[in-house]
Amino acid sequence: MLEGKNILIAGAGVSGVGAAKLLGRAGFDAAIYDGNEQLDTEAVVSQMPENMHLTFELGEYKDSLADQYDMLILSPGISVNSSIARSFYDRGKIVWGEIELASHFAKGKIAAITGTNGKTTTTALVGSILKSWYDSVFVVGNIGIPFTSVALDTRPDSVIAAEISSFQLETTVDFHPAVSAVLNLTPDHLDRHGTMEVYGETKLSISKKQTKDDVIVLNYDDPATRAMAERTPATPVMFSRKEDLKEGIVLKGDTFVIRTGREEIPVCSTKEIRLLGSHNHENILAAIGISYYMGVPVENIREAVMEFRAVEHRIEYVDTVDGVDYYNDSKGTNPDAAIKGIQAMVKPTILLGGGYDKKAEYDEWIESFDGKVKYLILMGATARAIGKTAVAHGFQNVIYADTFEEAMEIAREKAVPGDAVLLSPACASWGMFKNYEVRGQVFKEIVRRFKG
Ligand code: UMA
Repeated sequence: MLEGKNILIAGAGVSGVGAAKLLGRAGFDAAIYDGNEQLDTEAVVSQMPENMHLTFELGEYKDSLADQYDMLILSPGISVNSSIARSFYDRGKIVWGEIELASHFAKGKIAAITGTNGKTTTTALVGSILKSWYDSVFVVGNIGIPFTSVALDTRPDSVIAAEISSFQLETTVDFHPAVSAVLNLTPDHLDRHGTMEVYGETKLSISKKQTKDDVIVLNYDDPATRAMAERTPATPVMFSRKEDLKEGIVLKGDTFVIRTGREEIPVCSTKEIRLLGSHNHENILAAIGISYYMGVPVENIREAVMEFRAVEHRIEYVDTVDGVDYYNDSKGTNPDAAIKGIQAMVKPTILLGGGYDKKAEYDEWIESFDGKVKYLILMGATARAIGKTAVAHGFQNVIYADTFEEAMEIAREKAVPGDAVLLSPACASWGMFKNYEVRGQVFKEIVRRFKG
């Protein structure tokens, strides 16, 4: 498929470098395009296998590059509607994402997980469950480990838990998971996908190459994902926190149970787990379904679910300083995720929000404050828009900060013993930080500094 092709990789971030490394290890040369003229090319080259010849195309993109190269490997941060992608599509040339490239080299069975929220937690949990039963397990994808970085290490008996974003799904072609999952669907990334319809169809495309022999795990409680059962080629398995479904994965009282249609199998109780919040019950229901249909025995699922703790940056307790609890929910990158952050708080809260503008609406987030939020400290491109929405909803205690450091200082000043400070911004970090992980790390560093 790739033999003799002149390959251009667009984007020299985690994905692009992962793709280049895979191609190098597999014996191919490639070129990398990146908009950043200052890119440290030596640092990139130093990560490649020695025999690989890697060249660079930097700066403003020129359409003529699509004449020079036969195929494009597109990083998820670059849209399929960008001039880069369009120049290749218009010439009828192949455009793959990094996930598609990896899946051409990978062996074994894939569990692929998408949805607006809960993907990372669910993928990490599925990874832990799979590890309790299988020998060769990989956890990859949007979670931060490119699939390409491990694809050549997989074996026919490997199992792979992959967190797949809507950006990555735009460029899958033959990607074929044995089990897929769409956890939920709420507005996010609409600046990129345009409409909820397009966003939803992009998510559902996770199952486009599946057949009736494969499974798609869907959230019955979310009308958008429930309706996907009608439009998928895979066999749907529903999970529900609210409905007592005859078949599927449900919460019966406080027990997670699997109902196969023939039997009912209890897994464990909500009292035996370490993950907080009802949204995590949904993640657990999904993870149980995914792992069960990936062939893991229920006893292993039970043990692994009971052992599992919250992932970093997701309502992560950091420390208590001067009687104030600090929580890092940097992964709250859209209003729906940030609502979960607020809901999990039990103390009066100083909330830090704002960031990159994804054209979201903040009304429901503000409404979810429910008297818990004492001050809302806002920063980034969305600060004023959120502030306006807050005031329109009768929430007056809005403070603007020019920098993240300043926001943290204000939070510290305003908090009294017994309060909580929560970073749950409802926005992506772009424009202020490289990604939400760096934002969360900086939050934790500052809390450590406060502690002295
Ligand atoms: N670049 C250009 N032109 C552009 C855009 C970017 O040249 O128009 C270049 C940048 O200069 C940079 C590189 O592309 O050098 C960055 O590529 P990228 O934005 O695709 O990011 P990666 O570092 O490759 O990380 C990506 C995912 N990033 C995005 O989808 C934006 C990471 O998800 C993922 O962990 C990683 O691949 C491994 O799969 C992050 C994310 O924020 C965590 N995801 C979104 C989310 O979770 O909501 C979807």
